[in-house]
Amino acid sequence: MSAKLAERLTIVAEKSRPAPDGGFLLNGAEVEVELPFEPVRYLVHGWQSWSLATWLDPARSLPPQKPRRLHPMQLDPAYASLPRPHGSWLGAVETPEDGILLLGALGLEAHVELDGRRLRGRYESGSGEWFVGAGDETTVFSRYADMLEKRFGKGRVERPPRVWCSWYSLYTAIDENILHQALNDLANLPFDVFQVDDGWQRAIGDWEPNAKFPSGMDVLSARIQASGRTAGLWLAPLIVVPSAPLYQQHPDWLLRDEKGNPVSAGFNWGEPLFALDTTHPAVLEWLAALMQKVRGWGYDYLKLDFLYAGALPGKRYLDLPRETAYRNGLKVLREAMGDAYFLTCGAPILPSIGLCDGMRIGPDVADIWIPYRDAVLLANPTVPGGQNALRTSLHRLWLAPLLHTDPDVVYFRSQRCSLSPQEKSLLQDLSLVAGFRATSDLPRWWTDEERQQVRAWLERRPRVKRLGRYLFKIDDREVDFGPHIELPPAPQGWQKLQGNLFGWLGSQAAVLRALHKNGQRLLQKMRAENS
Ligand code: 9PG
Repeated sequence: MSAKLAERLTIVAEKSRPAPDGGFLLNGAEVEVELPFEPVRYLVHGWQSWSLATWLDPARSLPPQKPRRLHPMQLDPAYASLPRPHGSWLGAVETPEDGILLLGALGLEAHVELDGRRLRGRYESGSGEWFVGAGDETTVFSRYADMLEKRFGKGRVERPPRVWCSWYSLYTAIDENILHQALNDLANLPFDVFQVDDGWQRAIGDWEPNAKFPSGMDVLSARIQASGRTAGLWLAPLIVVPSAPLYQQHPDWLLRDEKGNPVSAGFNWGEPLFALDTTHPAVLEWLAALMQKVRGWGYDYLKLDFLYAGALPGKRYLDLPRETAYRNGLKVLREAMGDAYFLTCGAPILPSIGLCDGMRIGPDVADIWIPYRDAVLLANPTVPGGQNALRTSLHRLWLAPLLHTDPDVVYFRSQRCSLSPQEKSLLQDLSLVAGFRATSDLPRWWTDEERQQVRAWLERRPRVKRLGRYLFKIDDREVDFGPHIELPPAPQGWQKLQGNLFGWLGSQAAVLRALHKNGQRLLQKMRAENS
């Protein structure tokens, strides 16, 4: 931090001392940094993998993302209606000196907001440490990451694996024959992991193979291993749906609100989602046994999803702060899974550091760049789409010293994909910049040329240099993501009316169930065509 800027900051905290390499270390339940300038842009940093992270004009108020019913699975519901620009654990502003000023928590359950010229940080319960740093953006974030590493640790795996994941082709419409076929068709392409995603289990909360996997999950993992690859499996261990036996059998395992009702963790798969209480000893035992079971089946790469549920506000068996409760649960999962590769997804960011090897750092991609209804009319930057994934992932690359940053899969196929060649290249370049390479394309959908491109992408050892916030050099080519990440303008007039209508409809369980049914019909058709 330049001496000039340091002198002109007004800091309010219980304690404040200079940090070893510049900037300040603060202590306090509530701290404030008053800026000697009007901030031009503010870094919004969302709570979990899928939540929005981006630089914004502080005068631009974001329209509330819709539908409301999905908030618990897209942002931190405790702060959904804060009027001012804000973010989880950290906030930053651009300074007139061409750099940034960051206020970042070094502990859990912290939130930062911008109130005019004041950056204000607050711990939800108790007091904690903060870092204030200013200067070049990359340098400030790497110092912050260093400090987080000292407190939380970092991932243990050197090189990120190259992953084939089943999700973004047939979604839940997978079965064992289709996966056998895909595995065969990959032939000798150098994927390190073949990961089975959502669609294998009986229900969310009932983690046994369903009728589409009659030979059992161990037979499938054996086949994967015989191809020289690590077998990967998707699970969402911290959520449960009412149709799962667990929901009826263990009502006391659920996270509840003050009135004793189960806390909503969102709505998906045509059902409401509920969260398990990770402070309950029986839940922890069940989680550990689940990890041991899937390791026993032969899965050595685990993608654990919808993890935010463990950190939602609510009343717990033990009266622990929510992110601490989550982190304790994650520790149990980590220990029970032993040396498996652990990818977190839908995960609150800070509380997962040090316990996972990789993390999804943005929302889902999709075979479309900007889904008009959801991203534009509903002003929702967390829904699946190429642009949404690119935008947030770019603002989370600062996590790279702490874990493998997974920006989600890339597409090579032209079959069943509405991304333009340029949009596909943007995602492919993002995967090189983030260092985590994955795709879900069914190999039989590739042309010979596309298959060649996949091979070249997998075999590359690119030299990547960051030249600016959005500007990178990949080998000898400059890539500028800057022009491709602007948020769609807030809907006005007729669009706004439509958005309100869809937002209301999207909060109705009956509508969500009907949409799900329709989706299932389309997927069944696709499954038949690919069997
Ligand atoms: C499986 C998928 C894939 C994917 C994950 C996660 O409704 N939602 O808001 C919603 C968000 C993300 C999501 C699914 C639903 O995707 O990110 O890679 O594993 O689950 O169901």
